[in-house]
Amino acid sequence: MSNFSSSADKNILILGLGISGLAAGELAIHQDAHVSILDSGENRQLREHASRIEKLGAEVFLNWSQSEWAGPADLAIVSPGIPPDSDLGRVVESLKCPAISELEFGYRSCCCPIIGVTGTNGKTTTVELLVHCLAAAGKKVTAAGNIGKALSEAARESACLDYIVAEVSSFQLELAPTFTPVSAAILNIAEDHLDRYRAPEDYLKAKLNLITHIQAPQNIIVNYDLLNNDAVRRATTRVGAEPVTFGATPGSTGATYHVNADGYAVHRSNNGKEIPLFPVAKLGLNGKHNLENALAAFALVRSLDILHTDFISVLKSFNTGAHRQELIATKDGVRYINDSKSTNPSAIIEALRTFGNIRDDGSGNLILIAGGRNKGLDFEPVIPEIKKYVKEIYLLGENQDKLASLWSRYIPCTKCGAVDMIVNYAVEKAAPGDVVLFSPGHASMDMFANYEERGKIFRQAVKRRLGI
Ligand code: UMA
Repeated sequence: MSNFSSSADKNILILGLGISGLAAGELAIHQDAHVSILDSGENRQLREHASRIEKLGAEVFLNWSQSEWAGPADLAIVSPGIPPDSDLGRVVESLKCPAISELEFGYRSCCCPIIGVTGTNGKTTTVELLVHCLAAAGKKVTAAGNIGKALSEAARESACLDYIVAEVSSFQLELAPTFTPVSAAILNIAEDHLDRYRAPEDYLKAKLNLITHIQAPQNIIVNYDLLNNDAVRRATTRVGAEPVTFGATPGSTGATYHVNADGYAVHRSNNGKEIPLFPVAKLGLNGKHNLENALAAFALVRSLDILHTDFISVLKSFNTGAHRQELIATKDGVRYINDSKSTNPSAIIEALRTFGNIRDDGSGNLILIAGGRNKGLDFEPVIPEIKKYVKEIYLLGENQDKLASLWSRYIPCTKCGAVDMIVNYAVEKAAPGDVVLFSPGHASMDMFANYEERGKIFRQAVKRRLGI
């Protein structure tokens, strides 16, 4: 919730007319602002957005290529996908008025508290899990932010909600000077988006903006392992008080929420006593990363003083959604997994650890399909897991040559042009007990509209090939 005055009669300039720009424009017009929108692209979706918002009174300029805006502007709202060193980024720099992110603009109009979730991986699952838990506790709640529904859209329904759970990306936090969630979690930080940030430290700095304005340490939830990082420790500690921590690794037993030697998730209370919460084996979630997501969701729920009597049954009724380590078929003893949401090396590593097995003869059980557009990331850290668990690799997309030269020293790699072709090869190679794992670890935009389309195409190709 925030206390900002409305945008009535202000001249608002919006940069980008995707999901964020359209929602921000609609919210601003709803508040009686004069809205102008610039976008450097032009395609069918943009023309549809333009016609929708022009009908409400906005001025739209598609195909914008100038680095300045000569019209009036009291406030600029920047879409998250616009980097500072782009044409539109330079327009922002040339303006004399304040510039904020779409997230900040949506926040300023929210009438209910926002719970924030950030991290490199697992954001969407944790947000969905949290929404599921809060709804089970009788709260009116919606998910927004990077998950696909702009916060500016959710803000318009916020008067009827108890909470908005916002998935927050580093891009959205870049121009968010007052954004203050009631509670927030930082799930994990790994290398990502180095095509936008000069160094990993800049990416981390943007992520830490999520908790800058939260005063109470009990409302800051952070992965225990991240406290080894000085910048995280400084940003999350409040006048000597530690934040709430969670962790599922063997080294995380010092965390507020952790897993004990008996396989129980436990809560360490202020006096150091361990209170058992639930047996981890009963959760039915795949992998350490999902256990950490569940602990973070649990910690967030507790930070709001909402008590669940039966967290396990709530968790058990939760399904991680499509494209996230999603089992799409099992045939002849082979499982086919769609993990199209994997867009960085650490997501591939999580998936390999979740599904990998080492056979008695020392060989791995995974056929990995990876590749796409690189975001300036290093794929060498994946090698130890590939050596352990992978028997065959199929590559697609722009970065396939580089991946092949890096990985084929250890495991056979085949470069392919289309998903259908890869699926044919994989089905032929797979033996009972194997897992065909589609975990691209790259951005999808070189071949697909987004990761959802990429996952759908993989799913269809598998079903077609298996005749199911
Ligand atoms: N554009 C320009 N100039 C540029 C860059 C973009 O004009 O230099 C225009 C494009 O032509 C396009 C528009 O900006 O018309 C797109 O804006 P955008 O890239 O900010 O995308 P939106 O459609 O507004 O979607 C954004 C998030 N996208 C990004 O951050 C890249 C969506 O996250 C989010 O769901 C949505 O807002 C609602 O909040 C997607 C994403 O890929 C899932 N996020 C990244 C990730 O998860 O890795 C951070």
